[in-house]
Amino acid sequence: MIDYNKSTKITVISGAGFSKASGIPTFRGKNGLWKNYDPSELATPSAFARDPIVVWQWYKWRLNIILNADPNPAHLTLAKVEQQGLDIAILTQNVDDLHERAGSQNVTHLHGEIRQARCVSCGEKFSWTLDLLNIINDIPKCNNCGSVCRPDVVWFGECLDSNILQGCIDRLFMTDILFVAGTSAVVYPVAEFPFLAQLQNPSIKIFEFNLDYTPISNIVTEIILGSVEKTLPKFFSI
Ligand code: BV8
Ligand code: ZN
Repeated sequence: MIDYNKSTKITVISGAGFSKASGIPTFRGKNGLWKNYDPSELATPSAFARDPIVVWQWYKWRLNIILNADPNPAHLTLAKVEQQGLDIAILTQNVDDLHERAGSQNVTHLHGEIRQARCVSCGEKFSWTLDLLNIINDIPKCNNCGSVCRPDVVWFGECLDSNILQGCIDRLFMTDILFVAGTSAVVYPVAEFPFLAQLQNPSIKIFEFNLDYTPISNIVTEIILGSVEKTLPKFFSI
């Protein structure tokens, strides 16, 4: 158990394991996306340049799963903690909107959002809806300039938005309690975050929620092994 009050700054780094119980495949591990596809082959600018239709089909397949998914008890727990007036910030690697659908307001998407599309020429963004999904062998075009659009996510080999990155570092540097939940902690630069936070504030408390150990497990205060949709509600006794 931890003691916290309204002035405690709580930050959560969530990964694909956070949404697993909602039926959304993780990237790695059993039944992960990696099993059927190679995301490093698909979630890259070169894959999109090579075959934009295949990349769009992959994202349509994933968006369909997300649209039919519901937030799970782990998402709902964080929303309740926020509704109790605690200072909690969620930095998610996930491109789904389940934190928001659970009721969390303070959510930062480090790797973008699958429901957003972006014009490759003028940068116009718009949320692409299901009817777009019905265009099977086509690519969404920009309403503004007619160019090709891409999913508004950060692909491997692309830099994260510098303002978002700076905002996360600032938040980490003022964090008292850091939760790292449902992430294999192998994708940079987010994998660095717990190390940076601890360097900045050696007295930070870091709690890891995962099924297995990860490369950050040896620096955390405590690892709570198990399914986060069960362990997190228990941890906050919500
Ligand atoms: C960057 C959006 C600077 C898209 C994602 C060579 C060339 C270029 C770059 C690199 C390179 N080598 C390394 C890099 C850097 C690269 C990287 O880190 N690669 C890794 C694979 C080594 N990073 C980048 O490219 C980043 N940009 O560095 O820019 C740069 C630029 C050019 C050249 C050099 C540097 C951009 C990374 C962002 C990629 N985009 N997603 C999309 O979603 O389609 S990443 C993708 O992985 C998702 O966002 C996902 O969230 C993220 C991390 O994965 P996890 O969330 O951790 O999910 P995973 O499946 O891995 O693990 C699930 C975990 O949950 C497991 O631990 C499991 O045990 C646990 N779990 C499962 N169920 C449960 C559970 N835990 C609890 N309860 C459960 N029920
Ligand atoms: Zn455009």
